Amino acid sequence: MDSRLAGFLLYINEVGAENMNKSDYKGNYQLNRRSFLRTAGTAASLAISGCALAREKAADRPNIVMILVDDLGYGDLSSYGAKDMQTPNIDNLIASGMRFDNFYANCPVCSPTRASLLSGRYPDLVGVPGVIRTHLTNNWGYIAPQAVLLPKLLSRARYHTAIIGKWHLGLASPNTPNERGFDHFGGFLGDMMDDYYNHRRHGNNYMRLNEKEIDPKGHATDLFSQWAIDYFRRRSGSGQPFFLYLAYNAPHTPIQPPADWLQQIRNRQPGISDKRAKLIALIEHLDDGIGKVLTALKDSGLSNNTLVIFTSDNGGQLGVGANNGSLRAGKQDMYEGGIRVPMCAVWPGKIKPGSQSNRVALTMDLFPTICEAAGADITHKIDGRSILPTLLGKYQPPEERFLFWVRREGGRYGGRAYYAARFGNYKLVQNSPFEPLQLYDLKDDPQEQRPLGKKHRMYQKLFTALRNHIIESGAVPWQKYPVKLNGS
Ligand SMILES: [Ca+2]
Repeated sequence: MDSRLAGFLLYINEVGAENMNKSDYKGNYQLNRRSFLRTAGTAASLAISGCALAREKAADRPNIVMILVDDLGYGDLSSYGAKDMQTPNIDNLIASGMRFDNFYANCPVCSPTRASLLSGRYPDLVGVPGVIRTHLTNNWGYIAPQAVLLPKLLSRARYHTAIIGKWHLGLASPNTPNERGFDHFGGFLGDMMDDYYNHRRHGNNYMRLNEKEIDPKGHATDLFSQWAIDYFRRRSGSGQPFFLYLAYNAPHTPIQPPADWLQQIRNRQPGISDKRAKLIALIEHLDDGIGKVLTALKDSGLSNNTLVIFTSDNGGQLGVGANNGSLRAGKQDMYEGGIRVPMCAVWPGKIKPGSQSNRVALTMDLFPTICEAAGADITHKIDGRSILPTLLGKYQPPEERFLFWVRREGGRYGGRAYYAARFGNYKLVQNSPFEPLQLYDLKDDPQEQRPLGKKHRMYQKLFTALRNHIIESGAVPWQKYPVKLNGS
């Protein structure tokens, strides 16, 4: 059998009886079982001819570098208002493309946002409502085997795909980066490192080069920057476009900058608190690493045909001195400080330098945006909507859609989930499963201080939409079956 046909049949198996059909009026892909068998044969032949087309066009397509940083707050770049910080490299990147001021992470914590980026779906619709961790007694996600992840789609469009840095979507087979579609993986599988230099988590070494355990020396930020630079060198001249997902773990805890970077901050800002100095040093060191990566991209001659996207997976953690600007609260919270993050997209000759957008968009929207830029077809149901027209300076009407955020967690949350929902400027929000939902109008009350009450016309609308989303997510397990807890 033709290997491309075999691949396509495997794909059909992956998506089950989900559609192969065109989008609905909102650009969303709809489930359509009846027409599935009828169209599958035609689609298979189209897919094969599509592959040939993709190969021909591959050389014209942009490389894509998706930089995701970890726990960077909305106010923790100098370009987003930080007065005590210098982040010239990220600031220059932002200035050379389009900056977003209403961009949201899909979740106020790590794994779910990463699941949304790579699936284009709400995290609880791919089995990741909360953080994936080492111990089953504190694990709140298992990425669905049937979820089609971004590298698989880009591979079909003849891209080489790589992830460098933090994976956080599974610690073992079959949910490793290579098994889920990446051609190359250099980084760590876990939720965080307990130490930026020995890279261990709960004593485990999750550092990998593809499937192989490795034990490199050095600060994680320096390692990931260098590995990205090495990757560009390997890919330049290949003639094949690439997708690099560069996922730094900085500035996530432990707040552990290199000693010389910390000393530099203390010298520059005498009297600064130790807590804030450490976080600034960790972020400025990250900024320096990103600068080196972008310089290497330029030196390799690839930057003119590369789309670079930068964002954070959730808001800043206030307990370690993060700054979320004027937004209320921080990481773990459904208030704006937990989910609104910096974002920019840069593509020389395509995206206007120094441009800005107030469009409301989420991490999951980057999935179709990247696919559209890459010419990769999406033939299954997703929740994200491409923002490529906005990036290219074309008119794109605002999306009329309900938005949802979920986080399931242990500890004081008791294994329960808590939620936010938004339509237009109205947001229904709770920060714990034990709190009532409150309605806010973000236009009049951006700091979420004055709840509007249950009688407001939008309360029931959002409450019902959220209930329906919870029903839909109930079809997706978030633990591996069967669950085997110790002693059971
Ligand atoms: Ca995070």
